[in-house]
Amino acid sequence: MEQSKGGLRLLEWTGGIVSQGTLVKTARFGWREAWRIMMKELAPQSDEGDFVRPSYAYTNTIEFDPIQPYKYHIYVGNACPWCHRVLLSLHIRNLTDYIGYTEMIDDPVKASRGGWAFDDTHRDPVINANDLRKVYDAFEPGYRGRCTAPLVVDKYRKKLINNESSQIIRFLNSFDPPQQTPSVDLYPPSLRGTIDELNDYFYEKLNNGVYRCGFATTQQAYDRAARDVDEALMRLESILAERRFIAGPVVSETDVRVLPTIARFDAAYGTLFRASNKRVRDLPNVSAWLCEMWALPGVPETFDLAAAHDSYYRSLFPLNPSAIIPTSPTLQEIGVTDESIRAAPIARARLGVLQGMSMEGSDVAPGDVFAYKKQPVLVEV
Ligand SMILES: N[C@@H](CCC(=O)N[C@@H](CS)C(=O)NCC(=O)O)C(=O)O
Repeated sequence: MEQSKGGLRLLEWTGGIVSQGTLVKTARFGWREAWRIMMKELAPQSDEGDFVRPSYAYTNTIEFDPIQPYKYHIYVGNACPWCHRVLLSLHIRNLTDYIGYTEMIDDPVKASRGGWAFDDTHRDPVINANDLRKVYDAFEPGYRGRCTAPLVVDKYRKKLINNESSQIIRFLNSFDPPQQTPSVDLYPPSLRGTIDELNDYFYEKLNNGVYRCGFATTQQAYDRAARDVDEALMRLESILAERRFIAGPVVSETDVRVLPTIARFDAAYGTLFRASNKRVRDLPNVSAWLCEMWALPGVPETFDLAAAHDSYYRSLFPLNPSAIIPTSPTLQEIGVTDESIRAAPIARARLGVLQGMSMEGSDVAPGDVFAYKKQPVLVEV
């Protein structure tokens, strides 16, 4: 009989004195304890094994300053959904001429704390740091918290401004360089109540829900999180059967916050994080909305799916210790094809702003997908 190669052949070595059951239990215990320690480092945990997202927030205001119109710089990473929201806001609101950003690489070996680093093709244009920790340290000497992205800095005053994506995108919505008229409003007055309610709901159950699945260390914690993700996907699917965009007939902050999670879902959260047995590509209204979002100018440039997929599987070592990276689904395979990008806006137009419908407090033309900030009426005297 052919002998299998490799392995320690412990059963043979112990000559039957130690039973297979004892060996299996010991190996499982040792591996699980090592895994738990790594998970706690990667993702802080409650006593019940739920992921508890830390908050180390710089929360300064970001506003247009006519004296220093180009003072802000933003550090982002492609895999990070919180960074993706910021990039979407920058591109949709056309602010990239005023606010520069730098993409970092995701390399926990190169980085001295956290995972974000720079290399020859991703250089830090502000202080030429080699990782994000150096930026935090240079602008806030003695900083001891997690070095998270996105991070907005004031490159002239060398100051950390804001590292909380929900605040950054709200501030970016009121960043209005004078040349930018008419300016897209992602937080239009008549939708604010709905946007706030849906933002809280989708943050808890979906945006952070997928992380609560992936970083859970007990079955009960995972079950709680997976139920939330499922419920949120179903609510999203039914909302999008009735509305063109998540909070109403035009694109809003809620779309910008939900898109990054949906775009990564089939490639990483559903698989690596085991967030749901549902797939976005099987939800017809969510898929059509995703294609419609992809049709907006500037949106496709904000995300590289294959790179994000590889980054999740490569960097989150405790979730994938073998380092084997499965084949990434392509955008086309998750349903974002040229044809569906062309067809979605036409098919969904009936759910949008129709002739004669008005949104109080905003300028919005019939058929338009954006609300614009109301322009002051110039009265000639
Ligand atoms: N406060 C954050 C969370 C950002 C966050 O957790 N970013 C992750 C990347 S997806 C990060 O930089 N983690 C590095 C670390 O925790 O060391 C936000 O802006 O929404």
